[in-house]
Amino acid sequence: VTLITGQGNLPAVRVESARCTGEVYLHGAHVTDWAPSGQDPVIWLSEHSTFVPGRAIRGGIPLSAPWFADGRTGDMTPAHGWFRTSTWEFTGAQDVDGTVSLAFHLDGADVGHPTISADYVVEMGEELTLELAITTQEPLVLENALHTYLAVADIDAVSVRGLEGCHYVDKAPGGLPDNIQQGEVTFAGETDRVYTHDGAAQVIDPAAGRLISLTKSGSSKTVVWNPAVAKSAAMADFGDEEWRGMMCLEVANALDGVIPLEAGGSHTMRATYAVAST
Ligand code: TA6
Repeated sequence: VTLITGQGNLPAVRVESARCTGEVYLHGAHVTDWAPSGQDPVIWLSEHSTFVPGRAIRGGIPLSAPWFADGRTGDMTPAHGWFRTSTWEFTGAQDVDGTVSLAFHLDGADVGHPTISADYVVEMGEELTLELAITTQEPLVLENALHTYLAVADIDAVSVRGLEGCHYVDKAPGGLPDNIQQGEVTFAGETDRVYTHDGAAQVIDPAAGRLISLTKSGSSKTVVWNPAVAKSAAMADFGDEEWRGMMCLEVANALDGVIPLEAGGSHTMRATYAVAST
């Protein structure tokens, strides 16, 4: 584990171990790379991402909190909250037989939000486990998400299992507020769905000959997103063809699944991603 000067001269923690390689920027405590030994990178990062204070890195694993997207009022800024654009403190690392745990802390007081703080542990090895604990000194209706971008070989051939029968909100243009997932999720154009789902899911990527599995706790929503052509073109930090090699499988609490916290309350959300060759 080494502290490096990454893109945009931003500090980052670099992991090179017997079991994996990876990287986390202190900017947003943003995971930008994770590859188990012998595997191609699992986490997708845009080649067009900026690395500047105040701007979220495009790709990786943005932390969306203390609200999701544009929040409960529909106009909350910055989009996806201020966790991902804040500089976190790197508080320590442990390497246990090649599985590396990195700890990060955010004191909201440092960014004008003194009543909220957070602790985030990123455990990288043959699997990737993320644990985000958020504490508030005042009552807070919390939304949060581990907004994970996954690398896929060809989105047109990808399917997602585990969401069958789940209700979902379709946020794509013209989408309906209440749908039930029939069969596997496949991608035919812009896909932006918030599923009510507290279980496991699997991304089947035949063109890569691999499966990426998700297990989670402390989250009632799973978000599936691929911007496709038009939305990609509208994002300056997203290459016009990059959408073919990525998708988001996000672990969230949002919409009708918010977390009401009392003063002194806290919430912990946990997700594990693993890869298997098929
Ligand atoms: O999680 C899906 C989503 O809410 C999409 O609607 C899209 O806005 C995406 O997040 C990325 O948001 P960002 O603010 O990072 O461009």
